Amino acid sequence: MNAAPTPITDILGSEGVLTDAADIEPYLTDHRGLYRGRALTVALPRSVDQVSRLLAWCNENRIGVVPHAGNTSYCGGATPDESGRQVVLSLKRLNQVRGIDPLNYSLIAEAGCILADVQRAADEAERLFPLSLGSEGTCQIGGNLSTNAGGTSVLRYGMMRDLVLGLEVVLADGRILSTLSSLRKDNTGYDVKALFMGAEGTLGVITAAALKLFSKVRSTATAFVAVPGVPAAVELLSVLREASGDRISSFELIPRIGIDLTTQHIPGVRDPLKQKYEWHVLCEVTSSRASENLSELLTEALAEAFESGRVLDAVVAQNDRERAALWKLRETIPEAQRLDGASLKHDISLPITSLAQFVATAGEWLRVNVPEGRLVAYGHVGDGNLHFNLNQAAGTSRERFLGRDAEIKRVIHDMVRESGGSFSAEHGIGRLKVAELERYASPVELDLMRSVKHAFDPNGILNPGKVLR
Ligand code: 2HG
Ligand code: ZN
Repeated sequence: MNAAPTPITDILGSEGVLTDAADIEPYLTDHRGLYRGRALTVALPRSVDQVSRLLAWCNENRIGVVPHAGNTSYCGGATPDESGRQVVLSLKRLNQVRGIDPLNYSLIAEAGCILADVQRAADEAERLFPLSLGSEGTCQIGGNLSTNAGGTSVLRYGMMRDLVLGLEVVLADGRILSTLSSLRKDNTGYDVKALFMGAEGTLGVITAAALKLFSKVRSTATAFVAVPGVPAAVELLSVLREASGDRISSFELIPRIGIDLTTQHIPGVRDPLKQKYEWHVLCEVTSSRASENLSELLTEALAEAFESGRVLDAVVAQNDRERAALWKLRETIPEAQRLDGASLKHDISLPITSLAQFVATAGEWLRVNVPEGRLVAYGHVGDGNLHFNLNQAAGTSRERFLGRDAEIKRVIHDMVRESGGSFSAEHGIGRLKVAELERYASPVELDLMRSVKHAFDPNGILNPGKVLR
C-alpha cells in the first residue's frame, strides 16, 4: 500500500483517505475470501462533487477505480486486483436519505445508505421499501443497485432494478448524470439509467437513487410447509397465489440438508416440524390491511393442498417470535454451509416450469458423479432462483472436492442453459463469472455490452476486469 497520491488527498481531505493498514484491510478481500487484492488507496468521499473530481483525476491519470459498498458480494466485484494501482472507492459517507414523499410512494437515498436504514426510513413514513436480503444490515443501496440485488421478496416486488425511478451517477470523466426524478412515466428516449443497474460499477458510480415505495405491511402470515417434492412445491405456489389474491411475498425452498446444517451449526435453530421430510417451503403472505386474517386464509389453503397431496405437513407461525425463528432457519443456511466446510455455489435461475425437472436431472448427475459433494439446493423458488450449492461430504478430500469446481460448474451451467435458465440469477458477474458470461452470452449481446462499456468508459478505469475483460 502506497500513500495516497497528493491530488487525491487534495480532493478528499485527509479524512477522506484511509492510511492505516488495519483500516484498509477489509477493503482488500471479498466476503467469501476468494480474492485478495492491493490498493493504491481507499477513498471515502463525503459529497457527489468529491466523487466527480476524484473520477475526473483518475480518468486523466488512467487509474482504475473499484467501487466498494457493503462488501457482501459473492463474485468478488468489489475487490481490487493485485496490482496495487487501483483506488477503492467507498461511498459509505454518502449515507443520507435525502427525502421521502409518501404521497408519491417514493424515497431518495444516497448510495452509502445501509439497506436496513432505508427500510426503516420507509417504515417510519408508513411505507414499505420491499427489497429484503439476508445481508440487509450491512449491504448498501449503491451495491444493491450496481448488482441488481434480488433476495426473498422478488416474487411480489421485483429485483432492485424494478424498484428504481431515477438515479444520480458520476461518469468516468467526472460528469454527473442526474435522472433523480421520481416519475413513474417518462418515455423520453433510451432508458440510460437502466444500464447502470447490474453493471457493477463498470459504467459509472451510482451516488443516489429515487426508489419506489409500497404500502406498509400490516398483516402477515408465515408458514413452514413440508411438500412431497419439488414438483409439488412449484404447484403449491400457484395454488397459494390464487388463494391469497396474489399476495404471496416470499416462497423459499428448503431441503432436508438445509435444516440439518442450520440445526447443527447455528445456535437456536430447530426443525419446525415433528417428523423429518425431504423438501420444505417457507412461504409468507402479506397485506397492507390491518384487519386481514391471513393466518386463517393460509391455514385453509394449506389444508386444501394437504387434501390434494401437495402438502405433507405444515406449521403456521402464531406470533412474531415464531415467524422470526422460521426466517432465521432460512437466512442462516449460507452461514451454516460456511461453518460446515468447503462449498461450491451455483446461483442459477430457471423458468419455474422447468425447475423441478432440472433439480431431478442435475441432482441425479451430482449423486452419481460427485461423491465428494452433498447437494444443498435452496432458494427463491417463487421467482425461479435456486442456490444449487454443494457442500463437501464428510470423509472426503477438501482439495479433491474444490479441485472439481470448474468441471462441475461446466456441467451444471450447461444444463441450466439447456433448460433456458441463467448461470447468474442474483449474485452478478464480478470477477468470478467473467468467463461464464463470455461462454453463455450470445456474441451479439457481448458485442453490445463491449460497445456500451467503451462508450461510457473509453479509458477502462471503472472496475477494470469485472463483468467484461
Ligand atoms: C441467499 O439466498 C443468498 O441466502 C446466499 O443469496 C446464497 O450462499 C448462497 O449461495
Ligand atoms: Zn439468494
